[in-house]
Order: sequence, then structure tokens, then C-alpha cells
Amino acid sequence: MLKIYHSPGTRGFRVIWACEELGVPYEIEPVDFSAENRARPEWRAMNSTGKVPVMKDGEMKMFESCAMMQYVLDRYGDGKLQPLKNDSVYAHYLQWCWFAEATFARPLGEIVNHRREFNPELDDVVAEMKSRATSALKAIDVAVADRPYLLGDTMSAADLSICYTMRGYCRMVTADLPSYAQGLFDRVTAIPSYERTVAADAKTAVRLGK
Ligand SMILES: N[C@@H](CCC(=O)N[C@@H](CS)C(=O)NCC(=O)O)C(=O)O
Repeated sequence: MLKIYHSPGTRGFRVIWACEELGVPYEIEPVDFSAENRARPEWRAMNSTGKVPVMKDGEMKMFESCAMMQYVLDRYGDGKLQPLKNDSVYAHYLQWCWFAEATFARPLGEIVNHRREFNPELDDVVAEMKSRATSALKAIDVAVADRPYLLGDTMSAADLSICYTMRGYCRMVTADLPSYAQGLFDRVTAIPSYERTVAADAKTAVRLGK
């Protein structure tokens, strides 16, 4: 069975959500997110960057949350949550999957990293990162102005991935999303697998005594 090494509130959420939506069996191995734990040689052997999440499937072990999602879809998804490779929207499927992490999540992650290292935080740095995240969000808002989901009428893993990053945006920048982006967020988080993922994430925190 898939084993997802996850710390509450972090990017493993994406992978858990994909499994929940697809009905793919998985188990969560809670990971203490403290810097001390992630610096341990045992954790570095799991992920040499010291980050979370990590996923195992039998002997296979990997990191990078979006790559994990894609692995789950390709291996166990039965064609669900992604267009066929010869579909005209496939290129945009890739674009939004990568955008979710490489462009939209990046400045948000830098705010977290910055706050961990600088106390007091440098306001200009945080403001710049918030502004980068906001311009990424605007691109999403424009993209869904004339459609319910990023690819059109059909929800895909790109929507799940982007909406996971939007959770971070609401927490770190502002909960006031532009209207079309808000519509996307509301539609995608209304699916029952979202609540199950939120519950699995909360249960992970309880298991860690948080
Ligand atoms: N691109 C990676 C980013 C992984 C990442 O930055 N994870 C965060 C938690 S969501 C982390 O472990 N941060 C600790 C650190 O960077 O020191 C992914 O999508 O898995």
C-alpha cells in the first residue's frame, strides 16, 4: 500500500487528496516537522533535502509532492483526474500542475522559510513574496473567468493542486481571493474528498500530539 510520510498542513495534503478522490488505498506515516527531526540522518536518508513529504510504494521511495500526485494518477488513477496525452488540454494540465508548486507555492514557501530564520522578519521581503504570490493568483483568476475548472468543464488534479496552494495563500496573505479564483476554490473544496483529506490531516496532528 502507498505510504505517505506527512506533517500536518504541509504538501503531503495534495497527495492524500488525490488518493481520497481516486479511492486509492494509502496510509499516513506522521512526521514530526521540527528542524531537529528533519535533520536526523534517518530522515535525511528518506529525503536528502530534509523536507516533507515522502512517499513509498513498496521498494520505491520518492519526494516532490506534485510528482507523487502524478505517480498516483498514472499508476492507480485509471485515467481519472487527468486528460489523455493527446487531448488538446493536456499541455495546460501540465502547465497548471507545475505552476501550483513552481510559481504559486514558491513565494509562499519563502515567507515560511524567511520567518523561520529571521526574527523580527524583514517586512519588505515578506511584502515582496506576498506580491509575487498575488500575481500568480491573478493568473489563476483570469484563467477561470470563463470556466468552472482550470481545464474547462472537467476537474483535474491541477485544480486540486492549485487549491492546496490557495489554502496557504489564504493563511499567509489574505482570505479575500479574487472572485473567479474564489469560485474555483469553493467548487473544488466542496467535493467530499476534500473534507476527508482535512480530517486525515487533522488526525495526523493528533497522532503527533499536536
Ligand atoms: N517542492 C517540494 C517542496 C517541499 C517543501 O518545501 N516542504 C516543506 C513543507 S510543505 C518543508 O519540508 N519545508 C522545510 C524546509 O524547507 O526546511 C514538494 O512539493 O514536495
